[in-house]
Amino acid sequence: MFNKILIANRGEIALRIIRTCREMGIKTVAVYSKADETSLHVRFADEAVCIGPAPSVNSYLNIPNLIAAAEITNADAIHPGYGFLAENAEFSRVCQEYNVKFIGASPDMINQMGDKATAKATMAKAGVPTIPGSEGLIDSIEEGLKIANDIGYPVILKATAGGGGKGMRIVYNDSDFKKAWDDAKMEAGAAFGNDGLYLEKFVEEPRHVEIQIIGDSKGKACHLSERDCSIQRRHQKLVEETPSPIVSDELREKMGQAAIRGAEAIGYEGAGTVEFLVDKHGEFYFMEMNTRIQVEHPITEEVTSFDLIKEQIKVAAGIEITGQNYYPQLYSMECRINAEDPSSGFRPSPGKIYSLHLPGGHGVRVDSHVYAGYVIPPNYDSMIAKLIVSAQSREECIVRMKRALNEFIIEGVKTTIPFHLKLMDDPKFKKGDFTTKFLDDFDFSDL
Ligand code: MV4
Repeated sequence: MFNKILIANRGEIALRIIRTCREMGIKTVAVYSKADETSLHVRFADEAVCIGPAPSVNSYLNIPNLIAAAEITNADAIHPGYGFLAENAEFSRVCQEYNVKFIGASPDMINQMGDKATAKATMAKAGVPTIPGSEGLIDSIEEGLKIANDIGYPVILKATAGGGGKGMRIVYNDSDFKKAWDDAKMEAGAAFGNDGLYLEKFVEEPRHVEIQIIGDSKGKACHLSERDCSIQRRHQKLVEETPSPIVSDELREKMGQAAIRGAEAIGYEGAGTVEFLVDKHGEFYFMEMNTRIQVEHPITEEVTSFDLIKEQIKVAAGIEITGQNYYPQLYSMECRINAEDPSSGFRPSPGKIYSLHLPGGHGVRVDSHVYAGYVIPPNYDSMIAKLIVSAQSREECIVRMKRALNEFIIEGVKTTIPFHLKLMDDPKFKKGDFTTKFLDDFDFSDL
C-alpha cells in the first residue's frame, strides 16, 4: 500500500481524498495556490506545498511544480481528483516517468477515451451499443451529407476532441448542413486545436444515465449501477440521483454488462464512468467514458456502502477486485450547491461567507470545504458544497432534501439553494418525468 499520497486538487474533492487516506493510514500532501492559503485541505493534510499563484495554469495545472512537490515530500502516489489534470495523458505519463503512481488512467487509456470518435469505435467493437452514424471522422461535407441522408435527419455533428457540448451542432436538413459543419469545425479547432468531426443520429429528449465501474490491474471489471444526471443546465449537472427512475432491473443489468464489456475490452484499470444516452423507448447508447472519479460519486457510495476513493487507491496499489457487481440498497440524490445566482443566469457569486450552518441529521451528508469566514476565490469553479441525502424511496429522498436545503444557511454569497428548493416542488421532477432538456424551459426568474 502507498505510504504517502499527494492530492493534485483543491476544494471539497481534496478534502474528500484526505479523509479516506486518513482512514487508510496513508499520509497526505496538499498542494495549494496563493489563493488557497486559507483552504481547509491545506490544514487537514499532513503536509502542504504551495505550487504557484492563483491562476490554475500556474498552479493546479502546472505539471513541473506538482512533480517537484511530490519529489520534495517523497509522495509515492498522486491523486488528481476531478477536473484539472485528472484526464491529462501528459500528466499521467510524467507521473510514470518519475515513478509516482498516478491514481487514474494510463496515458494510453486517457488518449483512447479522450478522442470521442476513437472511444466510440472501440466500444462498438466491444459490443457496446452505439448511435448509428459515421464510422470515425468525416473528411468532407459531401461525405457528411451522404451519411446524414442514409441515417435520416436530425443528425448531430460532434467534435472528436469535445465533450461537454463544445463543437456540437444539431442539423435538421441538407440546406443547414454546410453552416453547421463550418461552425462546429471552427469552434472545435479554436477550443481544442483539433477540428475533427464525426456524425450521428440525433437522439431527441434523451436521459443521461451513467454506469460506475471499477477495473483492476488483472483486467477484471465490475459495475456499481447507474446515476441519472439528466438535470443539467448548459452541460453543467445540478442534480444527480440513483437509482434512475427510468432504469428497470432488466435495463440496469443490460447497461451494467455493456459497461463491463467496454471496460474489460480495453483493460481499464481504476474507477471510471461509462455515460449512456437512454431514448424514450428505453434503448441505450454509449456516449463517452470518463476516466476519473466524478463529482457525483457520493450517491453511488451512499446506496452501495462503498468508499469509491478507497477502491481507487486499492486498485492503484494492485489489489484485485472481487468481480461482484453492486446494486442500490437505498435511494440517494445530490444537489450541487454553487456560489452562483440562479436568478441571473447562474452568474458566479464569489466572496466571503459571513455565516454558515450546514444541515445534518439522518440520511444527510455534506461534502464541502467551506467554513464561516471563508472567502470563495473567483479563480476556480463555483461549487462550494454537495448536499447528498439518502432514504428508502425517491419520495422520502425528495422530502429529506427539502428539509436539508431549508436547514442550509449561507450568508454573504448567492447560491443555487433556491433553485434546488423550487425543483424539489416541481410536479414533473417529483414524478421522475424529465429529460436532459428539462431545464431549457424552467423559470429561474422568481428565484
Ligand atoms: C447527443 C445528444 C443527442 N443525440 N448525441 C451533450 C454533451 C456530449 N457529451 C454529448 N451530448 C449529447 N449528445 C446524440 N446522438 C444529446 C446530447 C446532449 C446532452 C447529453 C447529455 C446530457 C445533457 C445534454 C444536453 C444537450 C445535449
